[in-house]
Amino acid sequence: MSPVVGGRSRIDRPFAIAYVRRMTKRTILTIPDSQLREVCAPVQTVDDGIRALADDMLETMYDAPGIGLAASQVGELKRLFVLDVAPEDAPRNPLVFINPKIVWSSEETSVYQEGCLSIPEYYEDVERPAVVKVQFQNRDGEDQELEANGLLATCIQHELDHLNGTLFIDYLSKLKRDRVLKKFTKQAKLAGKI
Ligand code: GNR
Ligand code: NI
Repeated sequence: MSPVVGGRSRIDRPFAIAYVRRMTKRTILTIPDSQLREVCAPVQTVDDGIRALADDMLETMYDAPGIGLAASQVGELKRLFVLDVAPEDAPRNPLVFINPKIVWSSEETSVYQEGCLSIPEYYEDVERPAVVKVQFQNRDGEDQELEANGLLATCIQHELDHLNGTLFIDYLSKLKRDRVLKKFTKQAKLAGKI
């Protein structure tokens, strides 16, 4: 039974909305949006606002679908990203990385064909350190350290790059990069985005 105060149930209070907030799908920015080239600012406090943003980012990432999403890709210039590299037939494994920092990377490298939700339907091989150690805060604001390899290591580096305004096309030849930039700039103009 819900207690009634002044003829209204407690849950009617305006701030009760905080308890029922659903995850919201955000719009993913695409190149050449200048926000994708900004250096994101550290998250000062892991509060409910940051958790809501992380949840929205996960919803947006799963819907896309993608295996990672950085805050700058949804126009929030803050140092956090989300990831889920679990195979499609496996249970979901959502991860939230806040204020991530790579504290060690291997000499050994690996090559993955990368894609980016901000550069739709464009894929190229990128070589990166094969193993990285990353320090970050999780969704509860706890300090974590993770050693990652394989696809997880590649994704962590791809997402961390986003927080510094770097895109995977920056590792390609100038010819390839200019070609893809030109194509997306033309598209943005046709769509009236520029
Ligand atoms: O969904 C994505 N797939 C992917 C594949 C290989 C390397 C990196 C990625 S991340 C990308 C989603 C995205 O754009 N994250 O920023
Ligand atoms: Ni990306």
